[in-house]
Amino acid sequence: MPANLPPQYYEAERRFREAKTPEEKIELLEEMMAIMPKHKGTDHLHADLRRKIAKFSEMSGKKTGGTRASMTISKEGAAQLAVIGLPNSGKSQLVAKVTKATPTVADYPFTTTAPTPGMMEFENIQIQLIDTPPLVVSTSVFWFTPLLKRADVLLILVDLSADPLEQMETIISLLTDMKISLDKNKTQSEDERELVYKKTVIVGNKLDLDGGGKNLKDLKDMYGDRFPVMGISAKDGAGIEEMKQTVYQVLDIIRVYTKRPGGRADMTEPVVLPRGSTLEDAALSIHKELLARLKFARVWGSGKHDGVMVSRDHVLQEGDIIELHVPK
Ligand SMILES: Nc1nc2c(ncn2[C@@H]2O[C@H](COP(=O)(O)OP(=O)(O)O)[C@@H](O)[C@H]2O)c(=O)[nH]1
Ligand SMILES: [Mg+2]
Repeated sequence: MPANLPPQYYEAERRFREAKTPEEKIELLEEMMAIMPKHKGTDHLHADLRRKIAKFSEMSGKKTGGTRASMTISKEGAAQLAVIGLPNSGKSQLVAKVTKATPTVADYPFTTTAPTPGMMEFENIQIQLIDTPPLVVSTSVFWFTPLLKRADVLLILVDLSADPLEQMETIISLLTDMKISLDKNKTQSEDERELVYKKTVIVGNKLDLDGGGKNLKDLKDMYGDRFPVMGISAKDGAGIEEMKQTVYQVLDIIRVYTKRPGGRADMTEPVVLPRGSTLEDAALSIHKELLARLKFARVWGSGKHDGVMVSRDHVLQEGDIIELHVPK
């Protein structure tokens, strides 16, 4: 399967070759890893990059693995979301509210110094959230930018008890410094090749405090036509369900279910796929060998006749049930 690497990858690779110090090399390898798409076709490349990172870590005299590796949070569940924002916006409070993780929540800034993952339940899937230090720290630690570039979606948390537009401007400018763009069209031109596009949700927090409603309106007026914008209170839980729904929409994923011939589908364990995935993609994601052995398949759902036989390139829809037939 071709790796299909985006132009930003080759740009990072070029800078990797030109880099002088092991530290620079590691940073660029981490960037390449963040940019590359993750699927079966890139497994080898992924392993290769990890090997090189280990090699240069050794050369740089730093402990291999150890501190460096521990800042890379491996993806779990259907998708990975980085919760980002300025100090005290309530990032840790949000992660503590919707996951089982227990990051420290405090009324003084810079309480969070390391990224902390937790799993958020949404209906029958789990979405990984990562609590992060305030975005201003990004300039001083090497792992911050790669962490954000690796995430599937950025959840920008804005404090609605302070000026929301000022916060957004600061956040966008810090992200731009990190070569992260929130505008898909802005990664196309020649001099913007280094920019990595990230899907984004803007969440206004502390809606329970005075002025929260007014600030949320300002935020929606300013950014509502470019991003999903919603208000929550991470403290009392208001708006959290709507936030989860919106996050799911932004992820652009679908859930399909498998059944055995003559059996019933297990609706508690969806196969999660990017929107637009085909039957072939589904088979591949369930098991590497399944695709090669696949004889034929039937699909229920999709507004089709139930149980109709479909070809490998049939595009699946949210909620479809598939029955894969392989020879005994
Ligand atoms: N009233 C109110 N306070 C909140 C809310 N979310 C967080 N806080 C408070 O804001 C402060 C900073 O929270 P924290 O999660 O540590 O912020 P972080 O620096 O972004 O991780 C703490 O005192 C929290 O109790 C909320 O929804 N409403
Ligand atoms: Mg925190």
